[in-house]
Amino acid sequence: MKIGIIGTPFVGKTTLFNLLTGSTDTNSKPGETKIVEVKDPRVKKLSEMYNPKKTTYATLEFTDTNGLDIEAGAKERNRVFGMIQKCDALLWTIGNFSGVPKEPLEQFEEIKTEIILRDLELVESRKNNLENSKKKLEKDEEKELEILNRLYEILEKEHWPQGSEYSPEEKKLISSLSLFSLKPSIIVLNSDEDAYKKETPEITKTKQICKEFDFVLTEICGKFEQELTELEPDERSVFMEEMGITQSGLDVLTQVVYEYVGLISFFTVGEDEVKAWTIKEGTNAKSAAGKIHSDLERGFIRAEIMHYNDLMEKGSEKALKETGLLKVVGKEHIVEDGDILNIRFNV
Ligand SMILES: Nc1nc2c(ncn2[C@@H]2O[C@H](COP(=O)(O)OP(=O)(O)OP(=O)(O)O)[C@@H](O)[C@H]2O)c(=O)[nH]1
Ligand SMILES: [Mg+2]
Repeated sequence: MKIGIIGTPFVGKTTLFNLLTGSTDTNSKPGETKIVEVKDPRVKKLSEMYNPKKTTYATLEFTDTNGLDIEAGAKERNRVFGMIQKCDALLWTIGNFSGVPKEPLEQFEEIKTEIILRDLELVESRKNNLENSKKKLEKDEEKELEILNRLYEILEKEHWPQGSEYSPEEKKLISSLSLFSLKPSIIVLNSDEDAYKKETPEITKTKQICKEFDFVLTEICGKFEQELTELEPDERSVFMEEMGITQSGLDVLTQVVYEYVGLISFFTVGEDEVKAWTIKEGTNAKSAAGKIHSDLERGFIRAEIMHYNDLMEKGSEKALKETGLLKVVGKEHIVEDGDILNIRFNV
């Protein structure tokens, strides 16, 4: 899961990047990418139970970028977008602290406009290519053109295309364009101590627009939290409590990203390795097996499934077997969050 941090200049993108990735380097290195582990407590518990040689957490990968500057030229804009083209989701950083150059709503509108303009260009150019093609279009290309026409109409009106309205097959047809407006967007309000959790008309309006767009908005005290990382854990929790911050920024965001993008975790366990895997909600056992290795998907026979909660409650695999909680399922079985999978395969 790759996440790109974007925003207008000087709003705390690098501060947020550092907070999320545990980096202490305040020098901006736009385009920099860092991987962080998702510290799912269940993985730790499983690791204690199986005592494996290796424990592997799921990861999130963050990329910092330069500010998107509406006054800067197309070249600069393309450079920023180039850095996050491969990202699966975008974090829009909205600065909400004294000294930030623009008001939150203005920042939001600018990012929105930048993304729409860029996608409009891409859609138009691909559309022209297809329309002016000398060859007769393939069936897929015709379908693609139809989707592009639909998208073009929406973007041209400066509306936001809702990713949920496109089927996975449709998305696949236009995936090579990697349109930014179709990536899940998460809005992070980066507030200072004074602004944190304060509802001004400007903030209310920003929240309202996010809702209309079906974006999720979350608030973080970026700099404050970053400064706290220098303290001892005990001291830190005192300050956090005073501010009413109950979870670290990384935990909050991980949760929001998983929920909003519709991700769940399943696990594989054994003497060699305990590992967490990330999949989309609604993934079946066969595709989940493919996440582990393509051979497991190709040669999939069946999966043995137990649930993390049952395992913790009963205490051992053996006890699960005896109570019928270790299930054998076929390829179409939908994997759930917290399932522990053992794939039987033959290639
Ligand atoms: N008070 C306050 N200041 C902040 C906060 N977040 C960032 N800043 C300050 O704002 C300035 C810009 O922060 P950066 O994190 O470098 O912002 P940026 O978006 O990466 O900036 P560019 O990469 O130059 O576009 C720095 O002086 C930060 O200390 C915050 O939550 N509260
Ligand atoms: Mg920066």
